[in-house]
Amino acid sequence: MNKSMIEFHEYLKSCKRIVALCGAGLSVSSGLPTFRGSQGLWKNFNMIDLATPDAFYIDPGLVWQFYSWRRYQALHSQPNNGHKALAKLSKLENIDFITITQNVDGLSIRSNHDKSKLYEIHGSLFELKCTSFTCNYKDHNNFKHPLTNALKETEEEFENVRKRRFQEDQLNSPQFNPVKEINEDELPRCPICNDLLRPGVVWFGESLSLSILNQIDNFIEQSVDLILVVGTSGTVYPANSYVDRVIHQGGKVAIFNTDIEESSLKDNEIWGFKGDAAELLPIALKPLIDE
Ligand code: BJW
Ligand code: ZN
Repeated sequence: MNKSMIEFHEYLKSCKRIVALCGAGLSVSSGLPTFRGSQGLWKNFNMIDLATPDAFYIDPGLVWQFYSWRRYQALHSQPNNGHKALAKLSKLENIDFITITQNVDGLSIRSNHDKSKLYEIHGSLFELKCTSFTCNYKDHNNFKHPLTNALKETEEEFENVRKRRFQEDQLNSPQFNPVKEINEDELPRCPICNDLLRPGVVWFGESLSLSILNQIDNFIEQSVDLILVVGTSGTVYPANSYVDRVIHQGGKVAIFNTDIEESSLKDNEIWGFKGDAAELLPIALKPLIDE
């Protein structure tokens, strides 16, 4: 075990209040892609460009096909040892702990994480909500696939993309079906007002749930000893602001990422563990979760 892991273990054993901030990298070893970088492509589209209200407004059929594919992928993936290590931490009675996840894949819940300590700040692929301003309809834990007949076959792309990821040289010649043009009346509709339903996720420019943010604020206000920053590029606000808040209060940071810039580790208060979060987290958290 390297010196910094030994030092980290020593500090970890003294921690009473811990936060985990997670991103797409946590689910990579479960087979799910990240948003940025070479993985962040769906068909010819940049995934980030599809995660906006404008994209949905302009072409809801396109965006629904993307989310139908994401739902299928998530449903056919399993939580990995990184999710499971955090879930174990959430069950400890002597540590105050919360996980703030930007992931919408539901894998943390499925790893048996204590639900009262898990904040899915960007929503869930398995929640649907009505687009009408005057209708509050929401459908939680909807795991149906496909949601409508028109959204059939999005699953075929799943295997294609998975194969492509192992054959990097084929990245420039992907073999997939083009997106279908889908009429709005063939997309998921609200059972109350018949308006269009949308995925219950938070897109760029949209507000996060204030109730969730308040609960996180309440936790962070009482000083936090350690924040685990797991598989996130830290490019998206407000998720990225939690790291500075913890540092500002005197807490320490441990980054688990396959790609860590050396310059971000100059600070003594930051540990950087380079590699797959699914492999690193069980090792890093061992002193607490294996006792
Ligand atoms: C591994 C690994 C392995 C790989 N192991 N690691 C200027 C203009 C306009 C807006 C703004 C602006 N400046 C700031 C804003 C606000 C904006 C924002 O932050 N924009 C920036 C991009 C500049 N934010 C918002 O709009 C947010 N809303 C908001 O601020 O409202 C105001 C408000 C705030 C608070 C209260 C009230 C009001 C909303 C942001 C919503 C983001 N939504 C998405 C889509 C969600 C639905 C979906 O999943 O489809 O969230 S975008 C996308 O980015 C998704 C992710 O959760 C999020 C973060 O990405 P993440 O998880 O970090 O993934 P990647 O791909 O970026 O990184 C993966 C990492 O893993 C990499 O580092 C790899 O190295 C690593 N990795 N394999 C460990 N095996
Ligand atoms: Zn409705």
